[in-house]
Amino acid sequence: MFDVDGTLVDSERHGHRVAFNLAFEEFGLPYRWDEEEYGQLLRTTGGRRRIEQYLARHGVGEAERADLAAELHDRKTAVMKELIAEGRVQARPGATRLLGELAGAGVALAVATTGSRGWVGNVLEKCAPGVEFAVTVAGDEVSARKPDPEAFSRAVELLGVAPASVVAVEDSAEGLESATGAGLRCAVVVNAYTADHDLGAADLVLDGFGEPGRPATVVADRRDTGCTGVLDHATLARLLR
Ligand code: XBP
Ligand code: MG
Repeated sequence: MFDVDGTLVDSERHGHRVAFNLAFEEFGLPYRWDEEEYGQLLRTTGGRRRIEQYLARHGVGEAERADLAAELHDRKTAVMKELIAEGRVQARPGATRLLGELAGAGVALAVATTGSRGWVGNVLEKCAPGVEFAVTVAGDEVSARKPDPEAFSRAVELLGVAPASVVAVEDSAEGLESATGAGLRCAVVVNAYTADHDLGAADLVLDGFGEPGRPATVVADRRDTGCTGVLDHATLARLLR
């Protein structure tokens, strides 16, 4: 069961962040999120909530805030779809290999994301062409976004399997908390924004998916999978032992 943003795709720094800034600009607002500040803002999951909390901190009154955040987020989602179509959002190295390997082995694949349905399908089509996800749960389809376990619990329920038979693949502490809260084992593939997150509860931590001949660094292997830096089907299966 895969997270999307930061896990399967490198979408935040050069994707969502750019789209948020273009929306601010189009609305004549002075806000611009630089790469560093965006790393902090990401700790609030969900783009609309991220905007709303930011507006609150910048003195926008409660009456105006919710509507403005919703309008900005709608525009941001449209811009994000354009960026995806232009190929500005790429799969992380090794992600497509792993998905192909799992699909080829007949493993049921699912997505549990805090991102919105409006763009999630577009990015999966582009970055994982031909890969079929049996279930996709998006952020606007749950009442509580990560770190709440709802997205993963819902995906497990829709898949009709026991939580103990599922491995989640995540990139962040919020995602890890959501997955473990739903009773799943969890492998975390960190990126530059999440490498300093507290991942003590993760079963396996790597700094990339790794490719044969170009392994990633194994940061923690708490289930003794023996992973040598390439996250593959066998390693994920060992996490369920
Ligand atoms: C992803 C998010 C999302 C994206 C932006 O978190 O929190 O809000 O940053 O997408 P995760 P939207 O990877 O833990 O699912 O603007 O569609 O929310
Ligand atoms: Mg993520």
